Amino acid sequence: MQKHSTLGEFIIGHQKQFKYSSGELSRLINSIRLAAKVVNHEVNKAGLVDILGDAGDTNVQGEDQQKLDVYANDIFMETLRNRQIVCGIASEEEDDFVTISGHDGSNTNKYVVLIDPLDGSSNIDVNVSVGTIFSIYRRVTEPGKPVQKEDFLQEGNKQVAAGYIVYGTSTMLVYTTGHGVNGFTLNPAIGTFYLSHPNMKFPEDGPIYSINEGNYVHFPQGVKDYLKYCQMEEGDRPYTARYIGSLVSDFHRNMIKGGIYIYPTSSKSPQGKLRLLYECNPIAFIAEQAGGFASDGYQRILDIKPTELHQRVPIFCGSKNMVAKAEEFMRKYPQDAYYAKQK
Ligand code: AHM
Ligand code: MG
Repeated sequence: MQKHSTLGEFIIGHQKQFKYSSGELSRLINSIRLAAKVVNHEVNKAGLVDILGDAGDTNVQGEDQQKLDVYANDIFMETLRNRQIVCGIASEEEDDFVTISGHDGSNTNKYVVLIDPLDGSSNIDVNVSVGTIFSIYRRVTEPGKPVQKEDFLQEGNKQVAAGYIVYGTSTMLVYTTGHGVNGFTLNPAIGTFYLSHPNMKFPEDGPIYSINEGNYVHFPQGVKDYLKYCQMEEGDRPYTARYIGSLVSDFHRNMIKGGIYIYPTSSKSPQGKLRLLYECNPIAFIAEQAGGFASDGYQRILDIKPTELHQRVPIFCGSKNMVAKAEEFMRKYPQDAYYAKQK
């Protein structure tokens, strides 16, 4: 595939990589591409029109929802629903998963989508990059019947595809179907994504650590020790600290430059903050496909068995050697003390 192919051409060109492919996954990724363009358009004009501010609703985690979150959620849900391309969707912005039925009441589509429609939304009203994160699985229950919770509660290692869109200085769509990671940049003048970052790879080591260090006093000892290690003058250290507070942007930068992103447990968030299904699993899949790694400090994120849709887990992800080093510090302390019981 030549460097300047469009995302549309790339999707068609790579369809044969999937055994027994019926083109369903390609159509699904195409729908996400379309919805991404619509959301991008709205995010970009956020400063121009009076659509900022809270929508007055709170999501299932009790956080304020901003208007663009609601909008992005509606666009992704609607696009996937109208095209009848999936049998179910779970969104960070919805309390429960949504079953998509065909016109005749049944649905023979085999894929479910899990999505965080607009991540990092607290950054919207200050003109800082936000993102969309998506994850695709094959359903485990019988096609033709309504989807069940177990179709969504699958280990991350079962993902068929995952990706994100970063609405940044340029808008990019980055995704994997388990055959490496490719990044596409939107040319806004003509509304086309072009392959700009073929076969993205995490450097094995990196100069960056990304964590909300304001929570330092609340961190477990293993995290505190690792942070001191990052700041120590030795070899290629101290590392540089970079934290946008938008997972997609922090991850994207670290994948290009080399680095580690950490959102650990803390006495304030005993299970961590980020959601396993909508944020950590897709990011972990992309990280591994790019030669990086993602861990909860003790085990591979992709091997965690989910128990609930909105489950949170701590995450350390990025350059392979950096994550391994962080795990080394974590393992000096018992895991039980790390995962405090959720109140
Ligand atoms: P959100 O899903 O409510 O937008 O929260 C997720 C975001 C991540 O993008 C970001 O990395 C993290 O929350 C920042 O949290 P904090 O402000 O606690 O550092
Ligand atoms: Mg989020």
